[in-house]
Amino acid sequence: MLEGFVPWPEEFKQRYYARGYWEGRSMAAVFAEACARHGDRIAVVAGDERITYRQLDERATRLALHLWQLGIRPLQTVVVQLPNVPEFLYLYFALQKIGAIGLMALPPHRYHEISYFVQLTEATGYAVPERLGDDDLTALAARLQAEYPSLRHVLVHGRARQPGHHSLQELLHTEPGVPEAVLREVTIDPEDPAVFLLSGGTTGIPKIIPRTHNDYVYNSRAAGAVNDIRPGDALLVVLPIAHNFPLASPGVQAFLLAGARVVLSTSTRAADALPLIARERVTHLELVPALLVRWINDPLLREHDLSSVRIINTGGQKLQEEVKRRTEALLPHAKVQEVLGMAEGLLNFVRLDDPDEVRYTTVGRPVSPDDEIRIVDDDGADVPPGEIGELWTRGPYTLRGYFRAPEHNARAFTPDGFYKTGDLVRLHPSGNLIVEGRKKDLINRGGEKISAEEVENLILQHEAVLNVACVPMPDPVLGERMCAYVIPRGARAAEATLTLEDLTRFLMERGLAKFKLPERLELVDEFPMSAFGKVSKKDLAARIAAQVAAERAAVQGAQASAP
Ligand code: AMP
Ligand code: DBH
Repeated sequence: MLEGFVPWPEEFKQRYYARGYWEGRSMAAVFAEACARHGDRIAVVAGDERITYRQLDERATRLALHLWQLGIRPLQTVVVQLPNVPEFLYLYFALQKIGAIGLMALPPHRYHEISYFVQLTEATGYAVPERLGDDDLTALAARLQAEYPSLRHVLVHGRARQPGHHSLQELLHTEPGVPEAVLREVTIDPEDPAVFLLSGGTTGIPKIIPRTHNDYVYNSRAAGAVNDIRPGDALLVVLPIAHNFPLASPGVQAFLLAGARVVLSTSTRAADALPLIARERVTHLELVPALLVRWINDPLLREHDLSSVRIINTGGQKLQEEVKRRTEALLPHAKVQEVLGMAEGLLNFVRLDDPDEVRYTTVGRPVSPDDEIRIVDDDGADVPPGEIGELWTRGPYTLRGYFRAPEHNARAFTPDGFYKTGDLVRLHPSGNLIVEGRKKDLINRGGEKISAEEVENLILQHEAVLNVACVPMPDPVLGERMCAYVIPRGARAAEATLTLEDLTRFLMERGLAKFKLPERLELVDEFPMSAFGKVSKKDLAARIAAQVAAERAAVQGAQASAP
């Protein structure tokens, strides 16, 4: 077994097999079967390209043979950081065919994050596009190779310009030097990790979430079962494909298992996505609230025929009831189905036949009969039904521990294996959950989670900073943005010269993903303290919220009184 992976206890394994949640097959076997069954149907649409199930499987096989030839072996990690292109899927399935583990990095990650993933997993490979935004990722890859000898293989989407780097497209057009028979010799234990996902993180750098063959297939089957997926349906994949939601919840995996189509979009702009929905007769959308709000407020919405859309899943962040109602008024053929999901496992879906009132006001309930949930108070005792408490869960597709993180696991899990989600929820009389807030120290920026501690640790390295506390501030579009409260070193706040620009430059130099940059800096002489002498982030968050509200009111007042 892979060192640092926490398995389910034997009695739970037996139960999950006995009840049929776990199939005891590798992801490769499950998806090869789906590809054989749906052969000439279209599996993937990307731009003008239409890829059949057969082609998807053939290309993944060819790439798998190349990876094998390069020397990538079962249970080795390959960090995958690709946009929503077909090569992502060829590589995703190729890695599964050789039993290697793809670590699903997100497009904004840079040196700070990727170096940690490479180090922790002793990754042997890294797949990147030539460029992402303004950044040359092949240069980042070369730097990491110089620092981490384990990192032997760099796969480039595009041209490979550095010695030893391989172009994915070129590999896909080249006959591999090993026969297909080698893949039949690969032995894969379905209880081993198949994929590494990333948690939004509450402490330090994102934690690595192992998802096994057994649990990740079930994850998609169970989510797909409540998402009304029919063979002729099409899912728009517009969020980063490496994220658990579009990848597997139900995402690409469930749509491919159903013989349906996935339509890849590399752009989130309404001007790009809406015509694509109309052209491909897309039936399902998976969006974060900020994106849905942007689209329904775009004048282009009325210019395209979106009548094919039946289901709009949103998750990552709370979606306001008002937005759900307005969306359905604008798109009368569609139902909004909110998801409370997490890369760690547990998926709650509103059911499509829930009464409207329940659908509009809750985030749904677990998708598996064996998802166990508890709602507990600060002492870990169950709260009476209907009261607010922290959500704890365990089940057939929820992790039992982050990868190689024993100290963190001791805090994030109970001794009997419940994952402490950090979400504050309440049970609605329907049996569905309502999210009321959270206990964890993070900022939820439009569904992207920022660990306050991770950014604070970096800011503390700045010479002009004595102490720092990062807190969420309300934002009308993204829900929250991050504000950094800083106590300056060697100067009173009123005289200090540190600016947000200084701080931004400092953090960018350290290779921090851009979405984690603080967007406001407040200099103070001291922090409010809780009764126990802890910095009261609650008070700081309330202070910045009041300040933002006052500023907004002042702007609106000025506009109203303008002639
Ligand atoms: P992660 O652990 O990074 O995959 O992020 C999962 C977290 O996102 C959950 O624990 C919640 O805090 C948050 N989240 C996901 N969906 C929703 C939702 N529908 N409403 C509120 N918060 C959500
Ligand atoms: O926020 C998430 O991680 C999330 C949201 C919706 C998720 O993992 C999911 C659905 O599967």
